[in-house]
Amino acid sequence: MIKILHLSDIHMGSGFSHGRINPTTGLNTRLEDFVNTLSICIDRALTDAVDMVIFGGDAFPDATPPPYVQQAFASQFRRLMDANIPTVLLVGNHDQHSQGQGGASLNIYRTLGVPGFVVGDTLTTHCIETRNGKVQVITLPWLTRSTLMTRQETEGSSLAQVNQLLTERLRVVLEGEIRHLDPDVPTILLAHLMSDNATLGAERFLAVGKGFTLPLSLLTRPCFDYVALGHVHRHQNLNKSNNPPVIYPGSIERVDFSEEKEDKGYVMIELERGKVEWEFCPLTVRTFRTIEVDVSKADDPQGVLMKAIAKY
Ligand SMILES: [Mn+2]
Repeated sequence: MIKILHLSDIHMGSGFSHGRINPTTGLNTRLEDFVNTLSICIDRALTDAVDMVIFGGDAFPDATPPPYVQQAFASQFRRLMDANIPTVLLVGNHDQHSQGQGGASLNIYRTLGVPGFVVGDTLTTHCIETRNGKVQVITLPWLTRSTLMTRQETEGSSLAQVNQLLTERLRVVLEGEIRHLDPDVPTILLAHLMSDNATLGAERFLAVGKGFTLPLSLLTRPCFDYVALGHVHRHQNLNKSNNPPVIYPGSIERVDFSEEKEDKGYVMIELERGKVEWEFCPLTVRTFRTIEVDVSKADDPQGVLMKAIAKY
């Protein structure tokens, strides 16, 4: 049995407008929230001595986070390296640099050769040796039109036609990966994508790399024991039959008020070939509360607002 922690959509460094500067540390309180929540996930990986951690993409709000935010992120993941826990970091739309030569904020982990760390910025299969045996992880990072198609091929096509063409291309490439799998080794598809039957959250409004929708049928293949997704911030299992589970763990913190009512957390997995158990583990995160006040008839609207807020 291989034990895995699956988390996604960390978005560390976002939502500063919802916080304030902590006078003791000089840091935005929202950064402190995100670091604290991430540290709870890493704590769990360490106390449960998991065999592997998989991250579903979107580490930061964009591909060029400020150094102190990168450092806060790296200090948490460093703890996995120290504990010899293999870790797969998948590249999401917020991690890709769209200008010049491209690249992604997470690629630095590969460049530095961080032991046990794998960066998933291409569609390929990684065979990972864990304490409790081998596991195959197919990484499918966020796809853009230019990944699988040339401009000439898509010229004059509607967005729906381009989406269709991209899906067909991806199907072929994925099939190629599947053919090379060892059928006796447990297999995970780790993908950052929008599936056609997902219930959406704030990611709709985060305007980085508006992209494509992929059919669930592409993911629900018997060769996969678990499909680990990232991108959609609301936790859900897309596959009712659970064979295989197709799981968005959701974001680990609320990124804005549209996630006010969503539970946040990560997923613990126990895996062997042909058998999987998974459990959503909720995190206690910052409450977002909408307070409705009618100030249209108030003489002192500011006072009325302050009083209403004080109640909470
Ligand atoms: Mn995303």
